[in-house]
Amino acid sequence: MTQRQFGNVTVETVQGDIANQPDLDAIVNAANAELRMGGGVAGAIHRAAGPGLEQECIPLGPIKPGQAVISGGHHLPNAHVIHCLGPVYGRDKPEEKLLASCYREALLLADQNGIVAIGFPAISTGIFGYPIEEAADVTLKTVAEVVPGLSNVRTVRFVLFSESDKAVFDRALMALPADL
Ligand code: AR6
Repeated sequence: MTQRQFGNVTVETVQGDIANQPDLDAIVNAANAELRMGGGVAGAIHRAAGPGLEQECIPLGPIKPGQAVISGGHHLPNAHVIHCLGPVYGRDKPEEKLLASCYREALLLADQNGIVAIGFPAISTGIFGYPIEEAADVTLKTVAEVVPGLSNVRTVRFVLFSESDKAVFDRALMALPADL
């Protein structure tokens, strides 16, 4: 695990499965607009949560790129799931602003719901095609900017599927200035 402190908030990276993070209050889903099961992260989260998650989510959709909504965790070990629709790289523009909006909205929603520890996957970097290096820079810069203004969130964990994606996030995390 790699960690950095931004005010009262620890930002950390691990390699693993976002659907298997039992010590977090909330996990974030790289969702589709309709908030249906899907593949990748969404498939893993919906499989672990059970069909009640999709039943709760469908009436909350459709959502737009950059938007986030919150639901219960159902059979997940986490009390909440925050569903974000990332931009499709090359289609939903400006990608950078829309990706930043996902992280900002998810963190604000978490804070409003009293969530202390939250885990994110690398939104948009799978099926949606966002290059991992570019995504890591936008993501970590946004998180470091937003976390000093939060009252409840104390841990932000990035759960990366591969060692190589974790290495990219680690480099971007370490490259951030101490004060943003
Ligand atoms: N835990 C952590 N990271 C994962 C996991 C997992 N279990 N599975 C995949 N990743 P993606 P997107 C990584 O495709 O690009 C879905 O079908 C993966 O390697 O899940 O935002 C939805 O329904 C990649 O780095 O999300 C949407 O239609 C990252 O998580 C669409 O895909 C995101 O990959 C969303 O595409």
